[in-house]
Amino acid sequence: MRGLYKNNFRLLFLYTAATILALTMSARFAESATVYDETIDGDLSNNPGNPTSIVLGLDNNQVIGSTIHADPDLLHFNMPLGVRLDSLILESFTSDDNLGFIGIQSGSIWSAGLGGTINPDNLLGWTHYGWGNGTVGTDILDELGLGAGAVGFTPPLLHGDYTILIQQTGSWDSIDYTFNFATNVPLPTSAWMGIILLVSVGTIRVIRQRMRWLV
Ligand SMILES: [Ca+2]
Ligand SMILES: [Ca+2]
Repeated sequence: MRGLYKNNFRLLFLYTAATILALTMSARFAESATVYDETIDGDLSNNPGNPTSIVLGLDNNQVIGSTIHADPDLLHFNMPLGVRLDSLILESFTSDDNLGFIGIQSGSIWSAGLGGTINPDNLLGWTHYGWGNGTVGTDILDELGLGAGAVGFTPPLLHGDYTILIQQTGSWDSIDYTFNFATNVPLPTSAWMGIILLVSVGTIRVIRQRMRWLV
């Protein structure tokens, strides 16, 4: 009888562990990582032909910087196969001005112009950000995809190279910003089906063993 208890306990432990592992794999990590901070790493590139490349990890990736007239901040990142960019959150915005500009383009260079001469035809999307339009603390990736005249997209962003321009052209007030690039690796449906099957079979086995013990 003690052996039966042991077996039940072992089965319960294994199936609980499998469930926790599955949930852990799909869950976002709680902590943020700063992948670029201009106060430590230097100014993000002003050169459209050579944006600063950043490497995004899983989950939260903070980019902290400051932009002002004549200081465009250009950055490039690659989304590996199977990883997606779920959101772009404007975590902080400090400026006497109310809005800045952000645009996104496919590829590893910026070819849409700078300042007030940007050609939206070359962009995946663009938008304004700041306290002037209530976007501080919000995800602006969907707004980016709706920029007038641009190609447009619907989040998430999938595998590929992307270049982003963050700039301030409306005034000489600087903008201190923190953007959070939130990535995710979704489990394929087949994996979820396998996990559900595993847990179901395990539960049935435990119940059967318990019933045998009762009779
Ligand atoms: Ca800068
Ligand atoms: Ca810059």
